[in-house]
Amino acid sequence: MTEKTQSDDKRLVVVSNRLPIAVGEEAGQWRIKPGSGGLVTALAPVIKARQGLWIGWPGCGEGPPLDELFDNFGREQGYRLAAVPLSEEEEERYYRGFSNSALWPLFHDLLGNCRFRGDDWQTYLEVNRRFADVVASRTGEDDLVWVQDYQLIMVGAQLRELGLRQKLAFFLHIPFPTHDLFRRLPWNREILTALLAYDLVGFQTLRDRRNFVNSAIALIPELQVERRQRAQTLIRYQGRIVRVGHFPISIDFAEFNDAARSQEVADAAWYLHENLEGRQVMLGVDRLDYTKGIPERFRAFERALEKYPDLHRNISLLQVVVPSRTQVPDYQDLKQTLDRLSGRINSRFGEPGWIPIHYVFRSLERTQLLAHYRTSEIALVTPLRDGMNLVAKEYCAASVENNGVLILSEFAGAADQLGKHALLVNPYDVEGTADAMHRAFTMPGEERRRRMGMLRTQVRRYDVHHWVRSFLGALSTGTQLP
Ligand code: ADQ
Repeated sequence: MTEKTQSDDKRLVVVSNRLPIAVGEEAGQWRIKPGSGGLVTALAPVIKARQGLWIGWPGCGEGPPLDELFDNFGREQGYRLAAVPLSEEEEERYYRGFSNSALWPLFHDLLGNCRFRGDDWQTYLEVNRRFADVVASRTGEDDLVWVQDYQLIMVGAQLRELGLRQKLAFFLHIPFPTHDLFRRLPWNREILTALLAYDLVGFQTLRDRRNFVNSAIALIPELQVERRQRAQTLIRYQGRIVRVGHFPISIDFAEFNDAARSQEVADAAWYLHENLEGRQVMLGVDRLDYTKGIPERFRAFERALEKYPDLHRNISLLQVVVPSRTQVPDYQDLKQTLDRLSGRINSRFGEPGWIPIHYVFRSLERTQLLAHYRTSEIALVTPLRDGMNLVAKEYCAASVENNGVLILSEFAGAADQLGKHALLVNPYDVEGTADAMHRAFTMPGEERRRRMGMLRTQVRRYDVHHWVRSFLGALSTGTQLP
């Protein structure tokens, strides 16, 4: 930030479903490790500089001595943690139920996967209220509270009910659907009015922001759109001003770029490619999720192999899938579909010495992940819908050879920033995606370098630190309206 503003001095309190830690037992001792996701990397320095607090579910049962572990963590990391425990039943109804079987599919335009249940909604309200109680008991008037994502939308409104008047901000990491879809949610007004309890509501893209504003106008006649600016829409609701903006999240470019250049990663990358005998590697890295379009990608690869014989023996699709939400039935079905499809394609096209699809179902360590990014000639990021998609940005930052081709879904938030220099595809269009795979495979070196150079510049310039600064900056600027 260029100038010091009021919000810069406030203590920052981040509230998210999961705390940015992993609690585990090593040699009979409970240990706590800091998480390594993009959000922690971005927020840790800011929260540390403001002696802040992070509130969330620790992701473990009642076994570990959390108070003691949190004290140690606070001393080592420079910010504090506070836990909101969840029972098994709450995990089922609030997390797997309302959050991941109602809001998640609906917000990703997948109405067919939605399960709207009154019980789940009640538990969602109760758990959000528990988060709000912890926030209220641990914060004061001078704090800035920043709530993260769809699991905790109601927290702001519940804090207002508890009488909190301090600044409250919210960021939605997933898309916001069109009004036509959003109105199917039985609790649509409750969700919208809860979002309007914050001072600032941030979305990933301009489209998400517009979708939200359109739904709010349609469903809440009492509100007034006060001003529409490029950076923000100002809404007047119940005598308050709510700022609505879009802030595309990103990654720590420098960190990825530097790590990808290390000798350790270079060696791992070399080894990986050696095992694939000089073929081009087309990489997919995704959490197991039906929004990521993995079966559609496999079908497009199958079509590409039917259509373009020059791909045979000269390319392999390396698909890494991280197990996720494996207790939700839709995710179990997806796993089976992937097993079946990859088996079918490999048995149909494979030859001795060439496996078309290498399919790995596990998380990768960081060095391995970076090696995969660095060594792959092509990355396939083809979600059916995605808030942003950090894999696309990580691939660019780690493509230090500057010759990778990014095939990117037009329905990923990342397409707004990267679409011009990636090969954009509609993941529902099997034929078009197959053609893009072949185009990437045959793309001349010069064009690859030009495109990847532009992509890297974009990701470098708008990194995650820029994201934090612009979000917090939006909270600080000109709160007064004429
Ligand atoms: P996600 O849906 O989890 O995030 P994404 O943005 O792609 O999706 O982030 C996934 C993260 O997991 C990446 O940082 C990636 O490195 C890591 N990862 C994926 N596969 C891995 C593997 N096999 N091994 C190790 N690590 C792996 C949600 C939204 C997104 C939004 C982010 C951030 O759904 O749209 O971009 O939040 O706002």
